[in-house]
Amino acid sequence: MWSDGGIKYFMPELLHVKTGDTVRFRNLSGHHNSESLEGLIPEGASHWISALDETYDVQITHPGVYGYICAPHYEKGMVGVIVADQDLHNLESLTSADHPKEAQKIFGRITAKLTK
Ligand SMILES: [Cu+2]
Repeated sequence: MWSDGGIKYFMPELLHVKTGDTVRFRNLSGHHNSESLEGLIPEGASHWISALDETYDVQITHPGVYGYICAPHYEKGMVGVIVADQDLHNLESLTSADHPKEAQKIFGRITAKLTK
């Protein structure tokens, strides 16, 4: 398989935090960003969008599930999930939204992890 050497996923793809925590996104390789997806974060939480390759801090303010993507690689399934306070009240939003196929697969895999 060919690779351009770029890592195209978030590590870890699923992160548990507490409200008040700050999550730092760092780019290790290639060109990426981090942005929350509309409708995939708890009500009242702020949307975020980082610049490409930027080290970016997100403050987690509300309990619940946060779905986010790398905009350039959303199609390739570069997505991730943060769960604050083990609160899964809006978990369904991850898989009920209309995602590109690869992204849907990753959100499905993470949802399965959280519900088993
Ligand atoms: Cu990316």
